[in-house]
Amino acid sequence: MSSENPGYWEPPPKRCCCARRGPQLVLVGLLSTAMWAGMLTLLLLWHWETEKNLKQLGDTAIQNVSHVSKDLQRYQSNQLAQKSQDSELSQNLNRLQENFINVKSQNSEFSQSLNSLQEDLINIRSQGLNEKRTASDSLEKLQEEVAKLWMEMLISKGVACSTCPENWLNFQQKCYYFGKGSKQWIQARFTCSDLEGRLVSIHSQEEQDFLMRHTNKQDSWIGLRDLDVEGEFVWMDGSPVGYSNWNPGEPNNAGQGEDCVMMRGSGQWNDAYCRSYLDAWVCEQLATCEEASAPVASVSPTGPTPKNGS
Ligand SMILES: [Ca+2]
Ligand SMILES: [Ca+2]
Repeated sequence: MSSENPGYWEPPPKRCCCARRGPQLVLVGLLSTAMWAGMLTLLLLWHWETEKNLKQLGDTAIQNVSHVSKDLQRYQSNQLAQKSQDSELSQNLNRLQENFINVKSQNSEFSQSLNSLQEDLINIRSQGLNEKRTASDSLEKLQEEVAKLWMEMLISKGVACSTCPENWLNFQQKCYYFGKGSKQWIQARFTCSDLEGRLVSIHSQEEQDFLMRHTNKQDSWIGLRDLDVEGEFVWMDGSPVGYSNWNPGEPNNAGQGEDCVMMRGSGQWNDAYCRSYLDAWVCEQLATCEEASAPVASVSPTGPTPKNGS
């Protein structure tokens, strides 16, 4: 303690401890060595492990590359096969198109031949129908003539030929049916056929007068027309026009389409449009002859029907 500063205390100087530190330093050195050795061992282990993993990754990568390479080869192979199939398909398609064109051409030729055959068939049928109609008309006309001759012969023998079906009226050797109801000319014609008669043919003033008395001044269809040849009027019984009773100025074929003849309420005739509707028409048929002893023919527009086996 200083005498000048009696309150200040100075620590006493330390004594030397080198003798104790020697073993401590050795221990520290050993520990450090052991620590470094451990760290080195860990580093080596980590290195080996990493190297091992890298090697595995490399192997896996090689395997994957190999797989990818094989897949690529397969894909290329498939592509080539697909290309080959496409080429084959294209060739087949071309062949089909060529075949289709050939078939189409053949079909066209076949169609033309078929059309030609059909036209020939239609012509033959038309010709056949015309010939059949002509033959039928001729036969009908012949039967008509035979029936009339037969009737004249019977009348000359004093036989009465004036029998008519019910609702038909007799005049001379014919029977007449005065039809009522709206009809076109062709409908009236077929109705008369259904009644075993035909639209009336008028050949004399007497016959015209008789008809006038029973038509009640109604416009009526009669059996005259120029359907086949314009201006050539023909009666339904096949005879040409002899007696006529045309209205002044008729026939005029008005509108280039009047081919069927009507009897006006005044009794005078007019060519009219065949599809017009009239409320009346007149049918006719030959009367039937009656005889007690001699063979008798029942006559109709289709010819005589022998009775008693004659
Ligand atoms: Ca005409
Ligand atoms: Ca006219």
